[in-house]
Formats: sequence, C-alpha cells, structure tokens
Amino acid sequence: MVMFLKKGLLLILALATAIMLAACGDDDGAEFQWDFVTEEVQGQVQYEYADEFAERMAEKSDGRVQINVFEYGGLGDGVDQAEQLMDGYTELAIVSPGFTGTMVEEAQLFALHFLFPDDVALTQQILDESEALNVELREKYEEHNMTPLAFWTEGAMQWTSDRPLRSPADFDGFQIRIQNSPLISSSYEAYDADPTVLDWSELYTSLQQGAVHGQENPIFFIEDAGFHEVQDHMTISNHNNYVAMTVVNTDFYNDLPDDIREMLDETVEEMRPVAFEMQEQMNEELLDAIIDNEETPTEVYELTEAEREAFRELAIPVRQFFIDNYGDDSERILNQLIEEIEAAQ
Ligand code: 6CS
Repeated sequence: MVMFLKKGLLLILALATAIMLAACGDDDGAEFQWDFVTEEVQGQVQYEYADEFAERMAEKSDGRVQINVFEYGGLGDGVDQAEQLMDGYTELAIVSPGFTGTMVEEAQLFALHFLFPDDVALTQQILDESEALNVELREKYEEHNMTPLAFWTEGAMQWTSDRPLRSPADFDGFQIRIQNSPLISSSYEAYDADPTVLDWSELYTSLQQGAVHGQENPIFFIEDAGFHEVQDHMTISNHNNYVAMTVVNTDFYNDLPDDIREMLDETVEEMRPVAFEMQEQMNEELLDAIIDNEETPTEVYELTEAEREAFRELAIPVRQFFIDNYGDDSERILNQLIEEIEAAQ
C-alpha cells in the first residue's frame, strides 16, 4: 500500500513536472522537449555530463532540441528513476546498473569484484568496445524498454569505514551500505560482511549515526557527498569499477526522426572522452582534498597486492554464483566479457 502510494505520488510529481516543462518549452519554441534524469547533483560527474550533453544537443540542433536536466532527489530513488525511464515518463537517464539488478539480472555482472582491469583507461576502452555489453547486454535492457547507448566509468571504487579494512576478516559483521542489487549483496556476503540496502541520500546520516559502518564509491563521490567527514578510514581497494550508463527509453529512441537520432548518437560518441576526463580530474583532485582535510581527518590506506589477493580469492567464486542464479544468458554474456577483458589485457 505504502509502495503504491509512493509510486502514485511520484507519477503525479513527474507529470506535473512534465506539464510545467512543456509550458516553459512553448515559450522557447523548441520542437523536442526531453527530460534527462541523473542520480547525482550539480558538480558531480553524472549531472555535469548531462548538462554538457544538453548544451551540445541544443547547439547541434539549432535549438530544435531542448533537454531539461534533473539533479537527483525529486523523482524518487535510483530504482524509481530507472522505472520512470522504462515506462517512458522520462526520455533519457544516467542509470547505474546497481539500480536495475532486479529488472535486468544479467546486468548485475557489474557487481562482480576484480572483474575489470585496475587500469581505469583500459576499463573504459573495454566498456566502449565490448560486444558482450554493447550488443548482448543492450538487448537484455531493450526487453525492458531501455536502451543503454554508452557504458562509462566514474572511477575505481574504494571503501570508507569506521575501522581499518585490510583483510576479509575485517568485514566480519561489518555493515556495509549497498545499492539495491542482489549480486552486490552476494559479493559482500562472500567476505562475511552484512550488506544493507540504503539510498545514498540517507547515507551521510546513517554513517554518522553508526546505523551502517561503511560504504563503497568512487573517490569524487565520497568527497562531494562528504562521507569522509563521518568516516575515520578510507581504503584504496580498487575492488571494482563504478559503471554508469547513458540510457534512453527504447520506444522514444526508435520513434525519433533519423536526423535527430543521428545527432543524439553523435553526442553520445563525443561525450565518451569528456566523461572520462571529468571523472579522472574529479577523482584526482578530490583524493587530495580528503588527504589534506585536517578538520575531519580520514586515514587513507592503499591495500598491497597481497592484501588485495585475499579479497580476490573470495570474490572469484561469486562469478559462478552469478552464472548459477541468473540464467543461461548471464553465463554467455559474462564469459564473452571475460574473453574480451583478457584479450584487451
Ligand atoms: O552510491 C550511490 O548510490 C551513488 N554513487 C554514485 C557514484 N553515483 C550515483 C549513485 O546513486
């Protein structure tokens, strides 16, 4: 009942927003009015990406296309936003696969630790070129009326915590906040941790109050959201890569006039290096900001290769769990991706 009411309210909100934006759009006279929803706020990578994307589309189309970019917060959580895109209430979105784990089970492969190379640039090359992702996984999303046009990295993920995290034993009973994806949960259960699903908007307070003991995210996000302020430790673990997707509603995309769809595709291509540079710069600068912060100091520790190996050993069997639990296509897509990763290395 509560869920039903929540969805109803979100729908009313989404529609009110659409009507309001359409009214604004009439003034501007744009022929196409689209909403582009992100999971982050101004100054963070996803929002800045969408903002730049909107500007380029307006310019390319001579004002025929106006894209309204949304910060995270007004339209529910990450799962709600993915559902709104799927149902066609929004046209474009940045979606983290972690929020579609219950819809597109195969996409949970992004939750597997130590799958992608440590080299973030090489990971981006694989994300750009992989047929397993850009053809096979894309088809899986399209069954849910979502078309991922690009997979891109927001950087390597690190842990923040209220205690040092050096070995899997340190995860025993450790309550780690995760996104709503069963395989993210399994990945932490492999370390004997206690994963807890939480929206990131509640995470700062939850860490501060000790409701959860830690979390994972790329460095830029940790600093910008201030998680380091309420955590004593940050572990440079590089245990996974944070992948985001530029996604369009499939029906909307297929119904676009050819010239507009081409502009959209061209902009997606142009944005690949832009997104990479954005995350690289923010991750580098904000690591320094965490290290230099004397007001709320955080001990930053980089795992040695031997320490990472202990986690890797426990993480590898989760691949088999993924294959056993998420169907034949998950096995095919994961094996193809592993071959592509090995070939790239
Ligand atoms: O941890 C999260 O849920 C958030 N992290 C990032 C890097 N982007 C948005 C996402 O919702």
